[in-house]
Formats: sequence, C-alpha cells, structure tokens
Amino acid sequence: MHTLLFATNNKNKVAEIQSLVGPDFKIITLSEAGIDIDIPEPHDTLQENALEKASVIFSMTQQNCFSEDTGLEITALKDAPGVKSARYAGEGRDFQANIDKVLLNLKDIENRTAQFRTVICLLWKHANNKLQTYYFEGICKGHIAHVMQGEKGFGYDPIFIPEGSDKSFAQMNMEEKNEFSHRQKAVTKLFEFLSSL
Ligand code: ITT
Repeated sequence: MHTLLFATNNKNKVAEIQSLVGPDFKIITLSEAGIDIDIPEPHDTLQENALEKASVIFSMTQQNCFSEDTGLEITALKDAPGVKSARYAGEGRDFQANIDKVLLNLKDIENRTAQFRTVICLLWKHANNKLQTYYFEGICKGHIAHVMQGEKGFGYDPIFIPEGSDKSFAQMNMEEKNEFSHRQKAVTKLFEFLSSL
C-alpha cells in the first residue's frame, strides 16, 4: 500500500482523484494532514507550478507527495488561459467570471479548439532516502461551447466538450468525465509508475 499526500486545496480535484484510486493506494488530503496554507503558483508553466506546490508540502512534511497543475489551452487565444486558468478574470478565482471572459474573447471566432492539460509532480523518497521528482501529463482535446451547458463539475466544465462526446463535462457525472479527462490520464500514469516500483 502506497500512502501519498495530495498537495491541493481544490476539493473537486480531490474527489476526482479519490474516485480513481485502487486498493493499493491511500491518498491523504491537506485537510486530513491538518495543513491549511494557500500554496503559491507563481510560475509561467504548469510543470514549474506543480513542482512548487509539491515542494512546499514536502518541505513541511517530509512525506511522499504529489500535486497537479491544470490549464485550459484555447488555440484561438494562443493557449490562454493556460497556466493562468484559475485567475483568468482576476484574483477572485471566480469560475463564472472566468467562463464569461472566455466566451467574450471567443465571440465571433469560429475555431473553438481547446484542450485541458494536467501536469502531476510527484516527490518520492526512495528506500535509500534519495528524493526524486517525476512528472506525468494528461491531455484531453475538445472544443469550447458557445453557451454554458450543465451544472455538474467545476471550473470551465460547463463550456468544455471533449472529443468523442456531444456533452460538456458539466453534463457528465464524475465517472463519465473520468472516461475522457486530462486528470484521469495523468493520474493513471502516476499509479502505473508507483505500481512498478
Ligand atoms: P490547487 O492549486 O490547490 O491544486 P487550483 O484550483 O488552484 O488548485 P489549478 O491552478 O491547477 O488548481 O487549476 C486552475 C483552474 O483551472 C481551476 O481553478 C479551474 O478553474 C480550472 N480547472 C482545472 N481542472 C479543471 C477541470 O477538470 N475542469 C474544469 N476546470 C478545471
């Protein structure tokens, strides 16, 4: 059994990843570990931000941990909001304001191609006490709807329609979203790697 601390304050991410965990893994959340801090995301890439989040939590706990940073990359907006997805419309991190800004910026634009990209950073202490850093990426291609559809999920889910479906993520339950999602792809690679250790 591998025990891992998940360095995130996002409850939706925790729920999605918990739903994918098999019997060989135990995920501990920051609140379960009694940690209450706002983890910084100061960098220009998902990879650097993921490393920052995992490093902050590892240095506090010395425990094996992972984090993930996710961005919505919209082709016609030169991959924006990307690494700035949480704060696209301002520091308030307001889901509705972020969606409104995307829809406004895509008004009259025909190319609605987009993808979600998740980068997981794992900090793992091997038996010889050597700490190593590993990255796992998951991409979900799709497009941006013209209006919001559905009420489930979080963030940009109401406007993102994955390739292979005609429903938005917000019209899917968690199991359906997991069949397509960036997060599921990245976390599957993480669990496969840990199983191989
Ligand atoms: P942590 O840094 O604490 O993990 P966060 O909410 O700040 O949580 P990110 O910076 O990785 O997470 O995510 C950026 C934003 O992208 C997030 O606030 C959501 O609005 C959006 N987002 C991430 N994953 C998403 C998903 O699966 N569906 C829809 N929107 C998502």
